[in-house]
Amino acid sequence: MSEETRQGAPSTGAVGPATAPGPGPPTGLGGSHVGRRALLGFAGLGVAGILVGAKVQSALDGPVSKVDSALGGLGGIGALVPGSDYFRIYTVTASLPAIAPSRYRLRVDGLVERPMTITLDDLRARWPRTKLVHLFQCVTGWQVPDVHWEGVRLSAILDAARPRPGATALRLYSGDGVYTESLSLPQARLPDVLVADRMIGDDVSAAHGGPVRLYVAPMYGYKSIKWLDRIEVVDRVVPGYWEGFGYPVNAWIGGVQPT
Ligand SMILES: Nc1nc2c(c(=O)[nH]1)N[C@H]1C(S)=C(S)[C@@H](COP(=O)(O)O)O[C@H]1N2
Ligand SMILES: [Mo]
Repeated sequence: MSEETRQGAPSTGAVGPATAPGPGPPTGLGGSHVGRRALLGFAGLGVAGILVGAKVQSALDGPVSKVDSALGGLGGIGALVPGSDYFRIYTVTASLPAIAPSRYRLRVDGLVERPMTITLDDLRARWPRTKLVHLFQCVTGWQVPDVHWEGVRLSAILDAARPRPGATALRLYSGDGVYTESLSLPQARLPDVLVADRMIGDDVSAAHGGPVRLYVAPMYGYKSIKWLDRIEVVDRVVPGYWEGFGYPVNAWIGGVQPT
């Protein structure tokens, strides 16, 4: 078991209630229910699954103790942790969903003229593909610079589904059955919001939310819902998982929308 899971990310204090972990791995401190469940999940995954990303190789070779120092002594929301440029793998459930690429389906429904179901093959062959390079910033402070992403713009999918009059927002659902996220329609239509099936030069791994996750470049990592399997178009913003613990619904990195 890794230090990462045992210690977890500290709460961002002022923003979340003391008992709620920040949008990172549940803390497990004080034996919280969520923490214990996550612990079991990570136990099945093993250390190899916990540190994946820009610095994976070195992280896999050595002990994971550097995670502790990276996460120690955080300041407020979005405080930067220098030298912490590798991904942590987060989940709020007891296990990481294992979704076979051939069985993957993305449902688009709710207030749309044309509800649809998109397979992974569709996403790769029938939709305009977009690549972008952008930093990934978790609200707890760690960031990974220059992450390569590839997929289909969420705006393209929305244009095809045709939101009906009265539609103002999206509810996004994860194949883990628990995690949700929200975006207003204007946010969802930003050009750097991707339904991503590739990241860091490879197919999105199961640990990173594959086969398909969302990537919301201008916002904190908690908006980038993993194992994305449903987009519901709705008439009002319904706060997502972490937003229910007090984190901002409009999660612009640094608090302001980039222009
Ligand atoms: N389904 C799901 N999506 C999720 C999360 C999660 O726990 N479950 N954590 C979020 C947070 S807080 C961050 S920072 C990123 C982390 O992505 P990674 O696990 O690929 O590093 O995923 C986001 N999407
Ligand atoms: Mo996060």
